[in-house]
Amino acid sequence: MHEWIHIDQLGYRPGDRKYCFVTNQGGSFEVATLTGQVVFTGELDHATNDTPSGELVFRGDFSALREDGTYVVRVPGLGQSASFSISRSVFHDLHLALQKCFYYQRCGMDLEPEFAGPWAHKACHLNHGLVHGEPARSLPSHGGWHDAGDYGKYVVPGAKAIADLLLAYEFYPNAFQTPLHIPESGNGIPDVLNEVRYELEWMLRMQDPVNGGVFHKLTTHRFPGLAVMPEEDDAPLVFSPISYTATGTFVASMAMAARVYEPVDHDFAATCLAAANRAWTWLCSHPETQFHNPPDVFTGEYGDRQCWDELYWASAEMFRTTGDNPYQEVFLNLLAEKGLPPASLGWANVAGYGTIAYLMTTAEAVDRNTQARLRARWLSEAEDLAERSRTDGYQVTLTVEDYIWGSTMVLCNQAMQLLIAYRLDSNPAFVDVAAQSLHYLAGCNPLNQCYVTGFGTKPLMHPHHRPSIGDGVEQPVPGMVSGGPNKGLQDAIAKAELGGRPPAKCFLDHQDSYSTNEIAIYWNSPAVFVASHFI
Ligand code: G3I
Ligand code: 9MR
Ligand code: ZN
Repeated sequence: MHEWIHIDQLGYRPGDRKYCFVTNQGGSFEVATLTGQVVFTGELDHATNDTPSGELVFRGDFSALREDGTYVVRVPGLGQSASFSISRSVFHDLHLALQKCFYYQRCGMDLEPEFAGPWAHKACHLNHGLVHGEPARSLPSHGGWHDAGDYGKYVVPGAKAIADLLLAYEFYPNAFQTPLHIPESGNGIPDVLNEVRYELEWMLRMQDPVNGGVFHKLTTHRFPGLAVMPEEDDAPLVFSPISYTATGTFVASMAMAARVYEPVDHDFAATCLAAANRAWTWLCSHPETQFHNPPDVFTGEYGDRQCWDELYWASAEMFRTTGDNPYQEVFLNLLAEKGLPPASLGWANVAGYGTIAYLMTTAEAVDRNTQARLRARWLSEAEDLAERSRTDGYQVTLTVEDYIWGSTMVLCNQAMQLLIAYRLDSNPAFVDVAAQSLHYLAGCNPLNQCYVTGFGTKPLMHPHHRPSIGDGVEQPVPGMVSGGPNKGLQDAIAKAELGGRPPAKCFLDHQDSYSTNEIAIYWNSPAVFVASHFI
């Protein structure tokens, strides 16, 4: 495949917009079958000075080609692209693998060969955790998903992952019919709910039974070595102190769970709601304070200076789930005080989730005027994203500033924003732009890098993911989304090798590059949401 020709290495659905991108060269292009039959010819136009990659990028539009098949793009003088498919189900396997990733991240149970194949391993992290600052106290801490390439379990990013997956299920229930081949498969409950429940049950253990506040995280004091398998990581486990953001995002995700699990398991839903209520009481009687790592804990901090958005989200979910007015009062008061917040869906900036909850509520008492204002704000941000994509060489929504640690999450969050906007306003342009994000993830980007393990012609092979490094299996665990290009050069090998590169090319498929090539549950989760629209 020629590195100047960029396509989605999985492919395109027949009716969707289909672009290829060619760097440095315009003129004609053609699409051919693998046997060499030319089925489409066109011109490369729409030349764009693409700031993120620092290159001149031409665009070829072959949307008119709708026949199922396997093809390549050919450019005279250059050669051909990687092969790709046109098929209705082109993202089907990707969608399943992105979900199955969460099973592989499970902590505290054997991953059996029957479900995990060559990536099977023994149960890990079964010990009680020590409550930081209370030497005599330890509590059960097992279960949940490892956060990322490390084995920490953190409430705040866990809540984002839960939210994305439950929203995906709420928005696209029909996309979750296919079993994931996990231990619970076949129990009559969609596997995405089985999988999310594994995390929720761990989250319930993160609530301090004494006062309802929620411990920020459960980790060892330091990260273990890179080749340490989960079951070999036997350093003491520590509950870091209760935090405002962990408690707020806990309320929100438990309130969501109470709503989504009600039809499938009333008792579990009631447990979640009771836990949300206790955490809500803690939240309302404590000031907004920023979490900092205790001095002897060196794992991920997930600190956040601004915490009112966590209360905004929590109050909106509680209102949506219960319909009770006091929650709405908190929500409306926050809006009056702070103004309309951005539609952000990050682990730190969670206001977008609060807005979605308020927009989707069917409660009688809802304030229609506020809904209209929030809807207008959401749509205008979506318009801005769509507009921005038109000036990008690869037609994606990322600006130069967005190529930060976890840029693939930024991209997928923006695509989620657009797909939700489409629900609010049926503007097909929003879907076209969101699709471009999926194409980018699947290799249609300046590096031709597929940012998901196990997929594409140029698949990710060396993620910063301890089990994939320590297990002796050549292939990494499949279905994991890499953080992707990060212009911050925030690890040693990125600093050494990427200096001077344009933002969209600041990426290394190397196991040491945790700032460009780690994986994380909350980078997979928005990708699941986005893929759910396209299967
Ligand atoms: O938001 C600012 C932006 O305004 C600024 O222009 C830009 C310039 O560098 O930085 C942006 O902040 C970055 C922030 O992520 C954005 O979310 C910080 O530089 C960057 O250091 C920070 O990285 C976080 C990283 O931990 C280090 O703290 C990542 O978001 C976060 O996903 C990552 O999470 C880690 C956990 O700590 C441990 N487990 C693995 C996990 C994934 O790598
Ligand atoms: O492996 C760690 C990864 O999960 C984190 O995201 C990253 C940033 O906090 O840190 C990694 O651990 C590195 C540590 O910070 C510095 N020494 C090298 C460790 C990994 O090789
Ligand atoms: Zn574990």
